[in-house]
Amino acid sequence: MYHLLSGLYSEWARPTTSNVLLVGPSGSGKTALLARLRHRVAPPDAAKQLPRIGGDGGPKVKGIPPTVGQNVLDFRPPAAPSGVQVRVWDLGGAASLRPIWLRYLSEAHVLIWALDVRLWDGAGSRKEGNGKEKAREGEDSREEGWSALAAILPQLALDVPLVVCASDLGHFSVLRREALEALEDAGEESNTEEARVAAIHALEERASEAMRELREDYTKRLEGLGREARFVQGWSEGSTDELLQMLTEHAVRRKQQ
Ligand SMILES: Nc1nc2c(ncn2[C@@H]2O[C@H](COP(=O)(O)OP(=O)(O)O)[C@@H](O)[C@H]2O)c(=O)[nH]1
Ligand SMILES: [Mg+2]
Repeated sequence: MYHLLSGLYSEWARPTTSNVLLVGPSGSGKTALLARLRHRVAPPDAAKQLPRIGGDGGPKVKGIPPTVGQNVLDFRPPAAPSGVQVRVWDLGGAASLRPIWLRYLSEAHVLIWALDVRLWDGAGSRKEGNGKEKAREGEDSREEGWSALAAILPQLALDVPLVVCASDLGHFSVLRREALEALEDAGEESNTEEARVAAIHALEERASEAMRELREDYTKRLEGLGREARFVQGWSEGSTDELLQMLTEHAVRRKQQ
């Protein structure tokens, strides 16, 4: 009996790893997202040593070199019982590297698709005359990004949750700084508390609108393939925790199955 129980116990205690595949076009913020997750799950001492930007306590995300090969983050979610492990794979997103994604898909338990929300920021100067968005040099357009996802979805089991994580790559915080600087330059009469609040509010509205458009666009496209997704606004406060919670809940469910 002891042997039977201890055998069952060791089976139960065996770590179950949830493989999270983090993919998306180059420059869509995957490695920055991984850095934020790493910062969140690192032990307090290690977290102290991570470089930071500003006073927000987040990891430094500027100047990340393009990923060649892969970055891997292994962790036990802080809120999960022992035996629950998560492994996040951040694979390089350059078109030449994408065939490698296919090899990982059959082992993936969660797919995070990263994309650049600036492509949905219609209030910017991104629209071409024909209404099509214009990608920055070397980056995928909306259509190219979608094609890359549509190409891999058939290889992904239907019960694998899809999370679409939109990054802004610092875009909205740059706009916010510029708007406040413009008010400063305009002189004391214009630079009132009310004007500053209004400027910030307008930018928040614009960011929400971009997120709404992206969500509608992707929801419709995914419906066509019989899929659905959860959406994360990657630059909002708490988004790293939101993502971590999703990954934790999923990993715990897998362990219980
Ligand atoms: N300012 C700022 N830059 C960012 C942010 N996230 C990513 N970036 C920059 O945008 C570029 C692309 O991000 P990266 O994570 O390397 O994208 P990946 O190719 O999908 O891994 C890098 O130069 C990052 O440093 C952000 O939140 N703020
Ligand atoms: Mg990268």
